[in-house]
Amino acid sequence: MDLKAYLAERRDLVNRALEGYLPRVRGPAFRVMEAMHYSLFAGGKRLRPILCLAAAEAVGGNASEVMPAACALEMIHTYSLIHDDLPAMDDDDLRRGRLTCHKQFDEATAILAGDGLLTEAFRILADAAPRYEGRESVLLEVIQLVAAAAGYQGMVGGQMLDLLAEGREVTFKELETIHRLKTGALLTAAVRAGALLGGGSRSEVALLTAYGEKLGLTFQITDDLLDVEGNAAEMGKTPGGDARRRKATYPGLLGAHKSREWASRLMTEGIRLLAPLGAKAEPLREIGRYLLVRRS
Ligand code: GRG
Repeated sequence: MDLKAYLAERRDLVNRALEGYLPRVRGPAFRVMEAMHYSLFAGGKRLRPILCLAAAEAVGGNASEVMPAACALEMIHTYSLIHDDLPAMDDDDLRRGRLTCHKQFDEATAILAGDGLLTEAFRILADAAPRYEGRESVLLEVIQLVAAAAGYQGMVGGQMLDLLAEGREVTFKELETIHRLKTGALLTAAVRAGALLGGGSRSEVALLTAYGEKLGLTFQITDDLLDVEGNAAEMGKTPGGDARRRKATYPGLLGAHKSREWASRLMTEGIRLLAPLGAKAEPLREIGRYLLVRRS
């Protein structure tokens, strides 16, 4: 399959749906919405929504069925980037190739824009109930799993551990926990939500969740590698931030070569798990392979 064309087509689909959920409005009363829009449409890869759609299709569901969850996940992801860039956290000036939200607007507006996106995500999920008439319990399960993945048991908890680990040595186990929570949890939730809303059986949902966990860790290892080896033009942000902040990373702990080997091993295992799903899971296999060679 032509992954580049597939990703571009999916990105457009997701962007159109996001525009519907968050139309552009301007003016002083709408400053927070302008800031939400600014960061949401700054040109992200849309990896989490694309994974959500692909997981639904891997179990025989259709993409449009899961679009509300896909968009909600992208909003949560964008909120996390806005808050992560704040001076109190990573203090970054560039994100997705443009000024970070607090640099473009101001700190208070950036905090509110993040809060607004997080809240809006759950409104979109709850508003989707009429689409799932007769199987509202599946939607409820998705709302619960997305909340857990975004909150203290997932991304927020991982971010806390990450901040606490700055400037000190961590063990391999600790690092894996930080990465699994900070980044892996939301990526895994994207795959699991897609599988559930797409109508997957319990065993399909379980194997896709296991694939999502491997993919989530792989993604963070390659993110760590990009911070060492990537360049600002391709990444849309300044590399080297992890070293400057003395962050716990895979290359820092294992070296670049072993980190790449570890990522490749994890993703190979993840892709192998998809065997029972046959051709329908090909996009997920290709996305897994792409993560190992991505440049942004
Ligand atoms: C502030 C609650 C809170 C959490 C922050 C996501 C996160 C936790 C921190 C961001 C720092 C960071 C660079 C983490 C590495 C993984 C990651 C989320 C990278 C960015 O995701 P991409 O590459 O970004 O999918 P795009 O812009 O393509 O959407």
